[in-house]
Amino acid sequence: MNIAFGHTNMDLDCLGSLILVKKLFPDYRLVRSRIIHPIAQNLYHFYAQYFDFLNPKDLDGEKIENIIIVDTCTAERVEEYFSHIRNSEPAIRVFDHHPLANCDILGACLEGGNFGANTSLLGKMAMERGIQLQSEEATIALTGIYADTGRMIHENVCRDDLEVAAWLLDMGASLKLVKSFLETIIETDQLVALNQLLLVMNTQLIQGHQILLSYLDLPENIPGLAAVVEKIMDIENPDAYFAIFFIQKSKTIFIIARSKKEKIDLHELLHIYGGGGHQLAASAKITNREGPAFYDEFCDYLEQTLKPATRARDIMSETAFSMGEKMSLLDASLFLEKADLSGVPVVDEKEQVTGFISLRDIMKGRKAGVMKAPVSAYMSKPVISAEADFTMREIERIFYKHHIGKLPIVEAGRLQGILTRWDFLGYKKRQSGAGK
Ligand SMILES: [Mn+2]
Repeated sequence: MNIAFGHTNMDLDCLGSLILVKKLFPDYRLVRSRIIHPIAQNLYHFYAQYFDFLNPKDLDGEKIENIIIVDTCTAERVEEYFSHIRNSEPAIRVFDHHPLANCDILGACLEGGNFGANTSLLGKMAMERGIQLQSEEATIALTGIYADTGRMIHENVCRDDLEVAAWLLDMGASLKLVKSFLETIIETDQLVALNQLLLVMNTQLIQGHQILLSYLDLPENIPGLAAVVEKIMDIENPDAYFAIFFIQKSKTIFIIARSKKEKIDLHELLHIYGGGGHQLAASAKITNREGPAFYDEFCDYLEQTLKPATRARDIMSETAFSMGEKMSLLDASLFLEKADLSGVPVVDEKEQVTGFISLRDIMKGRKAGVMKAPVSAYMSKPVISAEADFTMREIERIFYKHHIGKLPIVEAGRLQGILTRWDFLGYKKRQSGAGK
């Protein structure tokens, strides 16, 4: 017998991968995990017949020749299947998009690659072999790709994900169904928790970061809490969110955390509590602690541990040109031309920034035939500027609100540097995070 399975707690990418394994390797039977991730249950219930799954216990006493494992290369995550495989020495093939260097499945033949979703890895093979899919199979696969790539916007997305997605659309995948299967808030319990969290959460400015925190007592654990936390991230848009739940029944504390900044490395932050995950998404489980006392301690811990946020001074250019108010428009235009600049801040005798002069302002003077007029007569004022210790969030707001390309950075009114739109966009681009 030949079998294929994914990781325990099967998710949508796992199901997407398995439906394609069935097409690529028709003589393999699929085996389901005892646990299906809450987010994947809806799709699973609708399409169970397309998978025709065996249960792990069905493997008892069977002689297994070949195994295909998808979406994981970690032995611990497939243990529930192997505990039912006895008296067999199967050949194992792994198809996984996670870093294969960490693989601890002995003797496995590994196939991977840089794919946002594991479904894309198998989809590419199916595409290249000219395999035809039913529209239902295409919908299942496309849901897997959309789920693991954050609807194609995660940083792990690569060309192949998009190409395979295009092929799946050709095969009749329904985007309407994909969308409905991606809905993460499905249960009433989740919705109740969402509403409770919105009432108790609070925002704190810690080391210049906008941090959202919440503490909630729950009678018992609710499946799909991480989806609730992510929904709140979308609504509130903080730099990071730490949701702390105290489960009364098991006297357990859960921390679910999400971050948008590299500087707030959650894997590192939650390590001390025995938790982990990724840089931008992590969780921890803590036992034998009282909820409220832990919450206070955790807030202190963040105050002490978070690295300071990036400020305007960290990304501005310090060599900023400026000119005096009394300079003539003619001299100003020559100055800008020579320095190859489109505009500079203007300063008074006390070196206080009083305006901004651009080639466009000078053009107005030229049209009026007053090139001898002082810069102060044609400069833009009051000047739009920012303080050197403004956070990136404050800088972003200024660029959104005002149509300017260059922002003078001042300290007590004196020019410290210039921050351009490109400096800011460059900073945003560097805010990369781990995917998957
Ligand atoms: Mn995956």
